[in-house]
Amino acid sequence: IGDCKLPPLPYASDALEPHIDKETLLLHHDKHHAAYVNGFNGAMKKLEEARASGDYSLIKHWSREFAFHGSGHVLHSLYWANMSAKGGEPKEELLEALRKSFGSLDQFKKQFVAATNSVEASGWGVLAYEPYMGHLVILQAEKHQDLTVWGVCPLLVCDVWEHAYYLKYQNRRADYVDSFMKIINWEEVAKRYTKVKGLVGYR
Ligand code: MN3
Repeated sequence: IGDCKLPPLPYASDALEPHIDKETLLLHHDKHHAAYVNGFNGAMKKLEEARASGDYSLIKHWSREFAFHGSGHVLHSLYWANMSAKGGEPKEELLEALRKSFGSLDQFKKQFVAATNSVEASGWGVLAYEPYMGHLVILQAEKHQDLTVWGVCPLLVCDVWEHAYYLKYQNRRADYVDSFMKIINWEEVAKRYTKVKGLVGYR
């Protein structure tokens, strides 16, 4: 994995005035977003070192750092790109999808505003495409660092809720995970990877 770079703002720093002032925008982009990019690069480097040495004793810490900074980087990149001085309204295919998923554009807007206003403490209001059932969803991201990098498409998952292994393995989760690793359908994983790898990100 290469080093991530802070993407430049897609407009002048005063372009969103008076809605978002220049000072806020510059501080937010140049300091806050930059810190996420640096933190993400740092976490990736530490994970690379762990893979090289085989020492995973700090895996919980670096997984958290990876998720916190990675989500911060992805979400801020989307945030800059999904604003513009022009504003406007959704049209055509997107409008149709919003209507299908939320009843009407107005109902979408009301739910998005209500959900975003009531995010507990720090977080984000998010409109997302849920690719498994194929519809649009509105989510509240409370603390974006909760162990995911927003925007990921899962390719391979291993259920470690106790119900998945307790009858046979009791408390020996590691034995169950070892067994799981022997029965992975890699063709299915590859199929999913082929499907999603062309998805366009925030760029
Ligand atoms: Mn921010």
